Amino acid sequence: MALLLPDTRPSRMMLDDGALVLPGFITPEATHLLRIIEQVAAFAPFRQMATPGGGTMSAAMTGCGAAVWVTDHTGYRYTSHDPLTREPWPAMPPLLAELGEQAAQAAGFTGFTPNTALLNRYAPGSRMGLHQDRDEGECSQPVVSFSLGRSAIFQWGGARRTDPVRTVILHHGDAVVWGGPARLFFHGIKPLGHETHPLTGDLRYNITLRYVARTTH
Ligand code: MD3
Ligand code: FE
Repeated sequence: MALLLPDTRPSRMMLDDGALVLPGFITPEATHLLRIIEQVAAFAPFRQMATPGGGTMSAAMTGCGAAVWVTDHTGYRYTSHDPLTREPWPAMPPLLAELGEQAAQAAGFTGFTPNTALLNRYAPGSRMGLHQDRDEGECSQPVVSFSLGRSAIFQWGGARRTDPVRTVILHHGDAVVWGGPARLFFHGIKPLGHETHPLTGDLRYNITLRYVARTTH
């Protein structure tokens, strides 16, 4: 979105049954959230993780909370400890959990108790291929995501990989809530372009809040 132009989008955009964008929902907290990302990354640095297929994630990741999603050549899982530092992941900052609960509430999902935040950092060219989030051992609670910095083209399909894919642009300050039937929908992020954002330069950050029930060390 061009700077100095008002954000004329409605305050909620329904993508699908159970999937809602809340444009600008976290804009007032954006600098606070960027500071939280910096603090988490000071203890648990962003890193590009290996994938079971022999590749590398193009987005750099870290996280906080009781457990964080990781991948390596053996597969995907949630761990209580950071494999890089061998320390427990940084604690979930109360503001993050509160904002997640509020976004979920605004989308109609009560009682969201996020215990994990995955932080994704996209540089120009970074992408996330079409996938489902299903390593949580639990899908009655929604997923809430916050976008910061550069805009990105978000793609979502349906319950099957072959379902038609639609796109929406996620901007700095937007929250997205995925619950109910949309919780297991395929989704991804198209390769980031080269524009800049005044707060993050050529980077985009995404914070994804979830409730995870299945955790290893
Ligand atoms: C739809 N992250 O971390 S956030 C992820 O922008 C992930 O970094 C993207 O997909 C990003 O797994 C997209 C929006 C999002 C997050 C979770 C979802 C959409 C979702 C879970 C189910 C369906
Ligand atoms: Fe995902």
